[in-house]
Order: sequence, then C-alpha cells, then structure tokens
Amino acid sequence: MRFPGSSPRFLRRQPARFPGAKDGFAIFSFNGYRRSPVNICLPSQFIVLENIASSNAYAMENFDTLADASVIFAENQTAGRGRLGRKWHSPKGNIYASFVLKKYPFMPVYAAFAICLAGLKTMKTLAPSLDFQIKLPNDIICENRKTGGVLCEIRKSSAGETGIVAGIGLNINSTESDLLETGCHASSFFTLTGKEYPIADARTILAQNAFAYFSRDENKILSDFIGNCKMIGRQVAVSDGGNAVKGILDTILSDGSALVDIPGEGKRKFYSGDFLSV
Ligand code: BT5
Repeated sequence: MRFPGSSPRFLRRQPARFPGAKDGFAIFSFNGYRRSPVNICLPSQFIVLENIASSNAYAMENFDTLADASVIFAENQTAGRGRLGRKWHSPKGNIYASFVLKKYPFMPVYAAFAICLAGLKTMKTLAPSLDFQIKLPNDIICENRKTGGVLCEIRKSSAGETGIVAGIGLNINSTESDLLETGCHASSFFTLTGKEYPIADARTILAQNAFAYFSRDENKILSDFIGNCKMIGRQVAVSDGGNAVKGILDTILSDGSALVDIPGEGKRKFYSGDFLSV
C-alpha cells in the first residue's frame, strides 16, 4: 500500500489497500468504522506511516481523500511541526498522531482541548503514579518538563466544509540525550519511569481516549480542561502586542480564550498564540 512521502518498508505482509493513497507505504492500517448515535467513537482508519515529514502535514495534504475520523500515526517525523512555525523533535519510539475530523460539532479550540485531555489521560494511564498536568496553551507536562504538545490545524475540504486536523506528540521512549535536541526542558515516559512502553499499545490507548473526548460535549470538555490546567490561579506571561505582560490566570472562557488578571488593569482575554513560556 503506497502513501505519499513515506519510506518503502512493510511491517505487515499483506496490508489492505487504503483509499486515497498514491505513493509511499503504510506499515499498519486498520479499518473499523463505527459511530455512536451522537458522534465518533472509534477511528474509521488507523494508519501508521514510517519516515514521513509530519503526520499533520500528511493529514492536511490528503484531507479530501482520508475518511472522517481517520487517525494517522507516524513512526518518526523528519519535519515535525510545532505551533507558530516551531519544530517538533520526532525520533522513533514516541507518539506522533493526527486525527482527521470532518464534522466536529464544536469550535476547533474544543478539538484542541479534547486531544490535549486525551494525551493527558494517556500519560496518566501509562504512569499512574506521576503527576501529569496541562500547561497553557496546550502542553502536557510532568515535573515542569514538557512531555507532549498539541497542534490543531483548520482545513477546508474541496466541498467548502471546515474540518480539523488535531495533532499530538507524546514523548514515550525518548532518552535524555534524545530530548536534549528539543532545546527545552522535556521529559518522556522513559525518562520519568526508567521503563520503555510498547509504542503500539500506547497508540491504541491514545486513539481510544481521543475519540472518547471528541464525542464529549463542549461543557464537559471545558470543565475537564480547566480542572486539569495547573496554571489557574497562578502567574502567566502573555504577549500584549509584542510586549511580555505578567498576570494571574483567572479561568478559561467558553470561547477558548484565557482570562488573565493584569495588575493595575484588570481582567483581559488572551488567546493561545499570546502565551509565553514562564
Ligand atoms: C507544540 O508546539 O507543542 C505542538 C507539537 C505538536 C506535535 C505533533 S506530532 C504529530 C503532529 N504532526 C506534527 O508535525 N506536529 C504534530 P509548540 O507549543 O510550538 O512547542 C514547540 C516547542 O517545544 C519547540 O520550540 C521546542 O522548544 C519544544 N519541543 C520540540 N520538540 C519537543 C519534544 N519532542 N518534546 C518536548 N518539547 C519539544
């Protein structure tokens, strides 16, 4: 089965033909389309690709031909993307996933919250004794080190419908020396526990959690996100027209913005791109 931009290596002897694939190879694919009466509850296609530039780039480029509720996993990424043009270091052994949502019923920011919560739950399942938390705008952290990040992108279909590619990277088996290349304080399941985790199992757990959160209503997603955000009531730094301003994070509002209490000024809304590292 050929996929654009992936290296020619089969891990399964007879993978099924995957609609919309033109070039490259899938190393694993699963078709199991099912929906709850309300929404998506299982992936329509579970695809693992090797050596692609970025699972989000792949999902964006092939958006029209991929089925709704597909999930693309990359074994590694040669040009993993972070937000605002930043890079995501993507060696083998970790999760790089992009979920194709063609009919997500809520504002895209809720898909970002949902995938972030799914990543958090996945890390908590893998290592229940560790204290994983959400750091705005959409990082998963443990011991103040970044273990995961979320990149949601909007994609219009050729029919003019607005869809979403919800991407997440989770560091599972990266070593300390791998993580040095991230250029930030990063952690992985392995560096936190000293153990490796079977990556195929971790992918399945994430996919199950993701579709469970994608089918949740927006009030529940927002309250879960607020409940798991370690920064509520704490100092954050935001960009105000390019200038860094500090304030106390009050809450997250239903439009997805963060309400920040700025000394001497009062409460003001900020959006994900405004958040700076503290
Ligand atoms: C993010 O961006 O945190 C979003 C990361 C999304 C990655 C997934 S992987 C699957 C899908 N396909 C893609 O191509 N992307 C998505 P941002 O908040 O901008 O953080 C980027 C910053 O995190 C970088 O500038 C580094 O400082 C740091 N970083 C890079 N790689 C990292 C890693 N593996 N672990 C922890 N931190 C990392």
